[in-house]
Amino acid sequence: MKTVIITGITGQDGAYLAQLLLEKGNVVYGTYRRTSSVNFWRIEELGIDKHPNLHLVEFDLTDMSSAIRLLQTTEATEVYNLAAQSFVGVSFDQPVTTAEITGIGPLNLLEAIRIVNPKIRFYQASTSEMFGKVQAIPQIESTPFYPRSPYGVAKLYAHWMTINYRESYGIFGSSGILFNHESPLRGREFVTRKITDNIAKIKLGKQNVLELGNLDAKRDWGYAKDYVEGMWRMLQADKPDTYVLATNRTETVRDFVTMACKAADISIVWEGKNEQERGIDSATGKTIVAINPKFYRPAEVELLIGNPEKAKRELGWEPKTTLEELCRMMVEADLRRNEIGFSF
Ligand code: NDP
Ligand code: GDR
Repeated sequence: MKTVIITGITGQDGAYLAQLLLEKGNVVYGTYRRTSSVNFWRIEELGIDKHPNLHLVEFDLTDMSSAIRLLQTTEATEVYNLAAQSFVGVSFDQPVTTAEITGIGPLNLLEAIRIVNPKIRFYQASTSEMFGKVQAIPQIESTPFYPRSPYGVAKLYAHWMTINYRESYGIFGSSGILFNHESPLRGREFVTRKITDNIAKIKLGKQNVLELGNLDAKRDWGYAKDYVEGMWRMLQADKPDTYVLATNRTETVRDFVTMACKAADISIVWEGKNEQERGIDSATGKTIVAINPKFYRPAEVELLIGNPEKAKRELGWEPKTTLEELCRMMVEADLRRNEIGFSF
């Protein structure tokens, strides 16, 4: 039985990873932030919030002394660092906070590992956003980086710090360059969940229009539950390394809307161009999707598609869920939640 730490257990990946590691018989210390009203809806929805091997501990990634105490008191042997200011849009408005949490935060943990116990294994949640303005298609571990947001820049710093602590101090630090992964537990500020939640509301007559930004952005979307298994595999490997987890398929935001409508039994047709583009419900003739420029970003990542060949070869990891299955799962969950008037 191992003792492991997951930072950011209140987030999407933290919840799924906790579920997986508990199933594997680990003792899990999941960290959450002190706020006026802490929200554990995800681990509640997964039914693991009262698991006897799950311990919830307060922790802030920006406080190195609390990182040191966390490692000392738990005596954990693995740390999965999932905590971050993870919303790209917000990073343009709060670049300094994003740098402190998402960039320096992981360094606090790496330093704490160096001080408390350099044998602790460390997983860093890196991201395809580091590829930004892409330099090759598809992207792999050796593709040059070109981040396009304060979030991407901060993550790139943490990615290189993980490699630097691996090479300088022999710390088992692995970095997973994960492409977008979604689920019914995704935050509603991210585009897929915003779409499935709004389409569910439109289907139920609780809302008229879904407003979006750039419909042409292309993303490689996978299922979060598949991806947390890849994180675990990285820390069970013989040596630390960097791995891409992705599906090697890319679709536009517009395609995802069409897919979500199909799952909700709505037939959508697209009319107009650029800011005038509209999605029309062909049964009623009503506009159900419109563009609001406030959702455009100052710099956009137009196209992401990752090749996870290395993870398949070395870790035996592969995505198992298709985008259609994922989208349907999300729409069905949001229809259920909105029907009973409960939706986080
Ligand atoms: P979420 O935004 O759902 O979760 C982020 C977590 O970090 C939350 O638990 C949040 O707590 C916590 N957190 C934020 N700031 C701090 C802080 N200062 N101290 C401690 N905890 C903090 O992200 P995901 O679960 O989607 O992603 C997990 C990680 O993977 C993130 O690092 C993200 O950047 C990265 N990533 C995600 C991808 C994706 O597609 N989902 C792809 C690639 C990388 P609170 O609930 O209090 O806000
Ligand atoms: P992303 O995810 O920025 O890729 O970061 P997000 O879902 O926010 O955006 C994806 C694309 O959709 C476009 N878009 C909109 N996005 C949002 N949020 N809201 C809108 O209304 C909207 N309209 C169009 C965006 O411009 C973008 O191109 C996610 C996060 O989980 C990061 O933490 C993670 O590192 C990366 O995925 C991989």
